Amino acid sequence: MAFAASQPKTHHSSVTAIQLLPPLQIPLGLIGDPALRPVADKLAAGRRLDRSDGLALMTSRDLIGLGALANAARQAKNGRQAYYVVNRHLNYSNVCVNRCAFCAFWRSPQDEGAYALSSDEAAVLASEDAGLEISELHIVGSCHPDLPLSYYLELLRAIKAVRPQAALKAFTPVEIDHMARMEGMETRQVLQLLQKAGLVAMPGGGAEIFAPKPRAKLCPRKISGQRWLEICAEAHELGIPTNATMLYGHIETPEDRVEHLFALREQQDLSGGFNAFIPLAFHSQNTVLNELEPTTALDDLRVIASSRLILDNFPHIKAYWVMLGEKLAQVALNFGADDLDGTIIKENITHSAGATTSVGLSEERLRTMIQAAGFKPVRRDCFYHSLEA
Ligand code: V47
Repeated sequence: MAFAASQPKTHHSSVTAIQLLPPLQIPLGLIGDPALRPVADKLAAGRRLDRSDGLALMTSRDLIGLGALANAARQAKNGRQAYYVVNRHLNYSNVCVNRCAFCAFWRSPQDEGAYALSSDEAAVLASEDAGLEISELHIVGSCHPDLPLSYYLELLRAIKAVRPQAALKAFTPVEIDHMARMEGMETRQVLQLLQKAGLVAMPGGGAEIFAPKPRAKLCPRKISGQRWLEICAEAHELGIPTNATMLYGHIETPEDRVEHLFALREQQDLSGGFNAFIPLAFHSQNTVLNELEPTTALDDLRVIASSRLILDNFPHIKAYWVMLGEKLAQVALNFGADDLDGTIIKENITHSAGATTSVGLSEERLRTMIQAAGFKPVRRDCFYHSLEA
């Protein structure tokens, strides 16, 4: 069940056809920044944006103009629907050989607080809140120096046994590459074995920022952006949809952000298996980059809006409430986002770096946030199928 890898540049697949943006109805009177006018004209004519358009968006301070453009694109893609998922995050280990500068979650094996869950312990966590109908388990951890591939296969099987209804969205391309290297295997083979053990989708983490210069400073031991994209393409070929992220608000430039988004757009043209893009606002506490200021609301909304417009072949843009805060995530629904992610239950990665949001949200709260913003809440499964009655 491949997406589109065997038919590059066709914009369709056997799973979901890739839709580009149709000509958009733009309220031109709302575009104040002259640099956004040519972008508005292109969108109104149904033409794809180029890198200079991307840079105009990514550097504009015309929040109303950005919102008007992104909202028109959001309307064309997803109407008034705003998605959420009843999910749970599960972090199987924090022991990591990559030791990225932006991350407050990793530990060395001998550090206090270092852990790796046994498959039984992971199954106990997954089976907590038995009354909650969890649709998706988001399972990520670290690049552990010792765990063999059999550990990850057993982890998936044990979790699947206690939560058979939940889709296992597990392991980033970074973890897949690490498992393959530990075993001396090809990543494609690792993906196939994980798929047999229950993996049906992959989260978008580990992309960070693709540009080699900041990447070398932030995460010198991590796989390159090119390799991250290649592993996504392999997953897509095997019928495993993935997400994509971009970590922003650290040492990257607006050009780096635009390059990152175009690399994702080009990969999606080829392999077609990305479901959602999730911009991740950098949190600096307990990291070596703790001198850096947090992102501003303008920048957060601008990244969401620019992503919606540049990633014309991505079905969904997530406003990840954990990082944006509940209030800004709600506002982001009017700036191109159509998904608030989910209940999560217990978020660890951003909270180790000083996130002040709650660690999880109730389904009722997510529905209220969506309704109060004037959108129609749609409970979804891992693949964006509606679970509404
Ligand atoms: O890969 C790490 C980022 C990612 C920090 O696919 C940080 O549905 C901010 O990928 N400040 C993990 N960000 C989170 C992630 C994700 C989250 C929600 C949904 C999905 C999805 C994916 O968080 C890491 C890294 O890029 N990260 N440290 C930090 N200090």
